[in-house]
Amino acid sequence: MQANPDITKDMSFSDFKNEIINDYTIALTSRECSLLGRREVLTGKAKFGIFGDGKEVPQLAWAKAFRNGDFRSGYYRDQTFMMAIGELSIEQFFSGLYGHTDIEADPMSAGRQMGGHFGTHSLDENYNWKDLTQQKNSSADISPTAGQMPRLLGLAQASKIYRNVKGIDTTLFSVKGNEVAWGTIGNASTSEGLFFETINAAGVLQVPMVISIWDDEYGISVHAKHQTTKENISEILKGFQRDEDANGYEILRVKGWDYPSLINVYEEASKIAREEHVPVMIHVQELTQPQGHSTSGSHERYKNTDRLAWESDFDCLAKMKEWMIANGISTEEELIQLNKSIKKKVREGKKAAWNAFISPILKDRDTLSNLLQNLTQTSPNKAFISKLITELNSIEEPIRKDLLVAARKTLRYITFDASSEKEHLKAWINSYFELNQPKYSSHLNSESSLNAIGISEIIPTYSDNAEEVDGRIIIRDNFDAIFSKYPETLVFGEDAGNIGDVNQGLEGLQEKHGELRVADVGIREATILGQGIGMAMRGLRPIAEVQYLDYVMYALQIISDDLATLHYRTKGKQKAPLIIRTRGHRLEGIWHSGSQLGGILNLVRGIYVLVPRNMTKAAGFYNTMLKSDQPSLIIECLNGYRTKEKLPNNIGEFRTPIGVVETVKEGSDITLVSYGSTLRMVEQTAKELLEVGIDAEVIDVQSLLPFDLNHDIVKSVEKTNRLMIIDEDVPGGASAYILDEIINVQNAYEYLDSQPRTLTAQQHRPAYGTDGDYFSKPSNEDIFEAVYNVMHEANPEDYPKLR
Ligand SMILES: Cc1ncc(C[n+]2csc(CCOP(=O)(O)OP(=O)(O)O)c2C)c(N)n1
Ligand SMILES: [Mg+2]
Repeated sequence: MQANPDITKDMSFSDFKNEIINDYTIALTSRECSLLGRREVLTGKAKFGIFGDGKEVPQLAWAKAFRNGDFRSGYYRDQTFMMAIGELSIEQFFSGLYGHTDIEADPMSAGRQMGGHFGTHSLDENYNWKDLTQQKNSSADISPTAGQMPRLLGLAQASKIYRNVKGIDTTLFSVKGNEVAWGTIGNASTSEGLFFETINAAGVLQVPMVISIWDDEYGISVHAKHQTTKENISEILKGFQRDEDANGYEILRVKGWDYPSLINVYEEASKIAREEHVPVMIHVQELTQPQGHSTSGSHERYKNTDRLAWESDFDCLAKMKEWMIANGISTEEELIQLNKSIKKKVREGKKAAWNAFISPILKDRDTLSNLLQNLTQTSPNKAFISKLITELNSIEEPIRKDLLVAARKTLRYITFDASSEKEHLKAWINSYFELNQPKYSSHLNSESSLNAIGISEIIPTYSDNAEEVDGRIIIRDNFDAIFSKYPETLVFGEDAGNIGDVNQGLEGLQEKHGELRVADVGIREATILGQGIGMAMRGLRPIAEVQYLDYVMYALQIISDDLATLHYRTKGKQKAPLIIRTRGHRLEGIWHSGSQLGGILNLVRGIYVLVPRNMTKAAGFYNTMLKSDQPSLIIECLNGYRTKEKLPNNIGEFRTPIGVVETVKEGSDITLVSYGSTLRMVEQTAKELLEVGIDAEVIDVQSLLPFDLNHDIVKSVEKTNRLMIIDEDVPGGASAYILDEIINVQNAYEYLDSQPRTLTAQQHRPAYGTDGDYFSKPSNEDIFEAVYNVMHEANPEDYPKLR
């Protein structure tokens, strides 16, 4: 069941008819899946359902225009499209609804995402790229409305890069940049800022992107009059229309139930975007939502009877059927028969998916039931255990949780038993977790041979007469080496192109490597990120620059929701090895502090967060990450660009290791842990502390995510028995994360003779100016006194109170 692309070309009438009937079959199948899907949720077999009913017909037309190598970035209404490109079967649809954890059964996400979130596989079982030019591609959906938009921009831009940048090996990714990135979005979601930001950026960049707006006049219960000025998104975006004088968009409008017009419009859109690299917007109007928004609630609550009657008359399937009959393509009787046979097929597919989902669990339940039954022979608590068994066996549709609850509760009743049955139960629970935990928790980070943790260190080397240069020179020369060595790399950001970034770390590189590879972009952090995500998903190695760490906030939603979850939500079937470049630390002012690491760390698990204390370390991180397939955020020290460093003679080659701390000063009295610019202050203070006889060990974390994989910090604490973490984030921010790692993960509490301390900035954001900084963030004196006080508490005689 797959749509045939070339409907209009040189076809006999009988081929033409068959093609349309094939399309209608796909649409009916999709509709029946939606109807039965809702029932599966309402009867409790599935947890939640959100379906594509009412949006079927335009997706048939879209699928015809969609070619191998193209990419989709859409949302939960696109199930008909996925079926029409042959990437979603009936069984897979229902497996997704049940949350089947096998990637074969639910290729979209192996049960990790709720149904209606689609994707295809870009990676093979060894995490190598598949040939994306030979398949129809769908980037994996996310739930936040309009969250698919930033990525869409990058998916489209990749074609532009592949078409225009010389020297890249395009084999697996592109044929002359002919691929179109197709987006879909609901009418109401166009109210989001991400939509407008993406639309503007694609117009500026002139990339092959076709965005379809599925307009059903509602966003859940909220009517267009509360969503969109003039209740019409293509009307208000008219100014984007291209003309003879200026680039822009081609804006097309079509009724969502008008099959022949839809076919023409999608073919036209495809041609314009593919050949001219001009973005196209298709406003698909007059769509319906026959079952309401999702399985939570019914649309009768918010649509009046007129609207409901209209929706029934203008249901795109009903209209397509009318058209087919009117044009002699089929008869009412034939279509009734067709509908019957489809209903049967969908029922069978659903049953097969359910059996595949439930059988292994039922088998596991039998095994467990027997184990528990055996226990009742020997345990004095047999009555309680029997009750648990009865409860377990009476569950009609058990899930894994039911099994584990029964098994783990039973353990509590047999704590004092000493039977082989007890040992069997323990072993069963342990192996059940071992087997099943990865189904829910694997692939947060890369599990391939290219995970950055496995990329070995190469230390910077220096000639005897190595020059002392500004830090920015090291970064700049290293980027130059990177762009010369890897044609698939590119960097883009505000002021990154013409002037070579605000600190001239890219000075002269646009001239040398071209405007497409070292590029200025608009002030639009979320879509800078989206550009990076989309291009990385198509085999390029983008470096997305966000000018300052504070402005990462604008992009944090997309970093967190999209980039950080991508590998996880596809169970390792898609990746975006993007590097985010930014600069921060020890800045001054409320919005220029560069300090908010705690907030970031908590939201970006799945991305490595690297905090080099100087530019040599930073350059080494870029070199490491480019060898890896893991996304990362690299924060350069803003006050390091003009600080002198020795110029290594293996620029572009040396690599800073990931997840490895560095002891920058050895000592015996206390372990001081810090990172970034604050680390340099701690180093300075450690020298001052020596003057009063306190010999501190200073450790640079370097890599916050992952954190100290060798557990070197606890080794230091074992020696010094005292610990202080110093950073410039708020109390309870990154310092709390570090403390948790050292105390709970590395078990440092065993070795502590003093309370472990954190020294942080104030609760508020830092005030402006040098005094603002002094009173807001830890100063050298703060660090000195805090460390001194720890020593005073331990030994007041040698360290009398300072103040
Ligand atoms: C950022 C965000 N806000 C709210 C929601 C909850 N939500 C899910 S779908 C939806 C309505 C979307 O309407 P529309 O874009 O018109 O798509 P439709 O469902 O009508 O096809 C809302 C508010 C969400 N998923 N994400
Ligand atoms: Mg809508």
